[in-house]
Amino acid sequence: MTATPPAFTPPAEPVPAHGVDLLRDMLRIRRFEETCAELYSATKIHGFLHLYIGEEAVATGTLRALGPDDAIVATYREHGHALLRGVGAEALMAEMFGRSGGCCRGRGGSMHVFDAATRFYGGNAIVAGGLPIAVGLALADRMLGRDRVTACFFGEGAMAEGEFHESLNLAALWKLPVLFLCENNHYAMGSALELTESETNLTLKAASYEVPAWSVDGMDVVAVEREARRAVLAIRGGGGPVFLECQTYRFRAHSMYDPDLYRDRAEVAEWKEQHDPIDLLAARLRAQDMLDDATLERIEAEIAAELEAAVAFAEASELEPVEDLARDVYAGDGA
Ligand SMILES: Cc1ncc(C[n+]2csc(CCOP(=O)(O)OP(=O)(O)O)c2C)c(N)n1
Repeated sequence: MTATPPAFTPPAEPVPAHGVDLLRDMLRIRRFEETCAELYSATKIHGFLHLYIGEEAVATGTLRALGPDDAIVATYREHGHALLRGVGAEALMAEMFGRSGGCCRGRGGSMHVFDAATRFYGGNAIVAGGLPIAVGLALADRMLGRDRVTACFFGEGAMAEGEFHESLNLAALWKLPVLFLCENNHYAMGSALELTESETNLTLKAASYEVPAWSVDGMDVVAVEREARRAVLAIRGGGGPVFLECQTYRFRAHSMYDPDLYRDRAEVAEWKEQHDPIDLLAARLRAQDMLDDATLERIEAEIAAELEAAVAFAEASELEPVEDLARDVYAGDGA
């Protein structure tokens, strides 16, 4: 099985004025995760770790289209989404370490990042588990008369789960303000899309629920932002949910445990060399005289300093004391 890069036309549109900010956002995700991979190998981070490297344009472009009151639901590959949403690098890194300074006091770890203050509702380890949560959040917003959108990220593997179908059906029936964002990286763990889905046209599946659905090149952050804005506009206009498929690729294995034996090396190399979202945007910015070496070096230095501080914070943060372990587990006095 192979995952051929999307046959979208090469970007002709100019990069918008905030193009360098988009580059910075993607670099923050990538450097954060590269640091996490090193710390995992150094056994500072434990448990599972699923990296988003290669897919940065999806979170970066879509989050730009959302406002601070909108909600976000993501998967276990969610560190970048949390970072850009405003969960601080220190609280996020401490969470990765399982320390009490983490945004969930270290109880969630890599797969369960959660931050109510930024309306970031996970970090969900169950494939497709976030979709019904997103529908519920959107229903609550509707019932409370709040003009908000819930953006729900999930992999294409989630579309073979019952929860996908239940969620699309109800969201469409009740015209709920949900942006369903499929991060199609072509593989669900070691299973290529063609091996798990009878219908590989994902937008068709969503459209069968009367949900407007279309695809975008998920390696082109400018296009992702443009299409996400279009989708959010339609949702805010009261049209009900939208399904946006972002065709992307993960450059790393499924998780740190995965030997990645199911993908052709040449395929991985082609995506990395020709479709890296960061390289692609940097080249376009340079061609438009919006980026030079000094600017890039300054951005990299700022991110390196941010990460150094985040790691120092996580290292210094304590484990939750044993006597607090039952806290928040049971309600009431147990009588
Ligand atoms: C309900 C459920 N079944 C199986 C798993 C094991 N599992 C973890 S990740 C994964 C693949 C999911 O692929 P996809 O949804 O495409 O997301 P990706 O990892 O590619 O981002 C599976 C099967 C799980 N976590 N939850």
